[in-house]
Amino acid sequence: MSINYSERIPNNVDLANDRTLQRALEHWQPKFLDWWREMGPSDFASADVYLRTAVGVDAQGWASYGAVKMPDYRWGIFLADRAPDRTMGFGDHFGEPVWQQVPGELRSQFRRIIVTQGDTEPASVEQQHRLGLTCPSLYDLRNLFQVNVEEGRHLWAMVYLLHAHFGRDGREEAEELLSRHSGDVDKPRILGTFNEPISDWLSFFMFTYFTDRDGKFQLKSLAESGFDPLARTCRFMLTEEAHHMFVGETGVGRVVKRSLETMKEIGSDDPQAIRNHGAIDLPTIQRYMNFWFTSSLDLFGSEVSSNAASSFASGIKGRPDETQYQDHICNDATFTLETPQGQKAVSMRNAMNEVMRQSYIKDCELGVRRWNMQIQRAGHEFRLALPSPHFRRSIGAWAGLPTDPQGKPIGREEYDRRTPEWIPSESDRAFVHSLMKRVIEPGKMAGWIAPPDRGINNLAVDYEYVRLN
Ligand code: BYC
Repeated sequence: MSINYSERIPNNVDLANDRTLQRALEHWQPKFLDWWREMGPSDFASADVYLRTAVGVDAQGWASYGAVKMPDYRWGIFLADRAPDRTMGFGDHFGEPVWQQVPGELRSQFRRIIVTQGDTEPASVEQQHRLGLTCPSLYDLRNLFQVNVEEGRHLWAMVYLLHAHFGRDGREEAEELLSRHSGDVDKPRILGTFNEPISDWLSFFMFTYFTDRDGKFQLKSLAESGFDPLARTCRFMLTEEAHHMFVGETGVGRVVKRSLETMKEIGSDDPQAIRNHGAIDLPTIQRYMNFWFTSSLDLFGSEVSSNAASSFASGIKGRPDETQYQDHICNDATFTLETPQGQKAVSMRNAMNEVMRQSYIKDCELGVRRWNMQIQRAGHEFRLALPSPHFRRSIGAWAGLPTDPQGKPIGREEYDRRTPEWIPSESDRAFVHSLMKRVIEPGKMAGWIAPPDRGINNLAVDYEYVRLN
């Protein structure tokens, strides 16, 4: 069904014919807008931003581009088209028709997962609340805002499911999604990473590379869900998510490139000399990577999880790209886990979080390889590397166990002493913050980041992507 933009809430779910749902969502809408005005990129409410807006849900040509003031962005409800005769792709109900309504016995599990997914979306907007004030270019500012409005839309996506399928409980949860806040001591966001501050652009690029990629994997696994409205919602969200990871990968790549250019200009790879020339040295980039990668690994949950097993068994949450596997039931299969006590065979269903985490790590490697190619081509020995998945974990079997970045167990004292070598220290953060000065002349870049190879939607890099008014 095509998207109807003539209504107060744009949608392709025929909202006009469900007055109760429409009223409930129209009741929530002003609360969302209040939240956006307070917790979103509020300093830029009057700016004209070159944004893409969804106009359809098919893979080709779904977006239109144009100047929009963010508070006027048309947040709405867009589900991928229904696949006729879709059947359950995994678990105990394999091969049965998918559900259009939530089965009563799975209600609380579905609600918990939808709320957890929904919670991350506004959280990320809150984390990035003030980043616009220190943008390295108008191109980057526009990308930040594109990411922000789409995370806002992803919140709408989950709120729609809560309102449409979970009655009063769902409406209450939708309100709660606006009342928890990132980093709030009393009412924090649900998952750890979403309470970490993102107060500099290197963190933003790491977050969009590593944490949005968790989003990709979680959404892919929910796109397999037996609850068809959830699957269709997530399928469309994934098309938007791709740009966020592009922002991360190219963002980090451009910081690496500028670092390499500086090394060439000054004929030195001494970190302090590079910093003195206003670029970010590669070891600092590595430490930022260590921080955001390890935090994002925790987002997959424990290696052995009865929640994950029951989600898989009952058809709530599959594995990303479930069709790549032979066995979709996994009743008898086992998985060999690395634990601090050695290898351990566990039931495959219980290990689903780890299965996903391992695919995620492989996907993370691809970008690292591309960044390293740049470093190699510039003739340097230094290589960026993902730390061991056992390093600096807070969730699961390795939580709280001191290891070095290679995963070798070490004593607590050594871990505490050497932590500043491995994740950004106070002085690293102070240095990176000192570079965060806003650049708003079209086409100009801050000195610590190289320009992008191309602009947005075939426009030039020096296009005025944001008119600040
Ligand atoms: N921090 O059995 P366990 C995105 C909790 S990102 C704090 O180990 P389970 C985005 C867990 O909630 C994708 N708590 O794990 C990216 C549970 O608590 P309760 C977000 C954590 O349940 C960038 C307890 O520990 N989507 O979209 O199998 C920008 C035991 O759980 C953490 C989803 O996460 C943590 N890191 O799996 C914008 C998908 N990890 O319930 C957006 C929905 C675990 O006992 N969520 N816990 O109180 C899920 O599928 C699951 O909830 C999880 C955890 C994968 C997160």
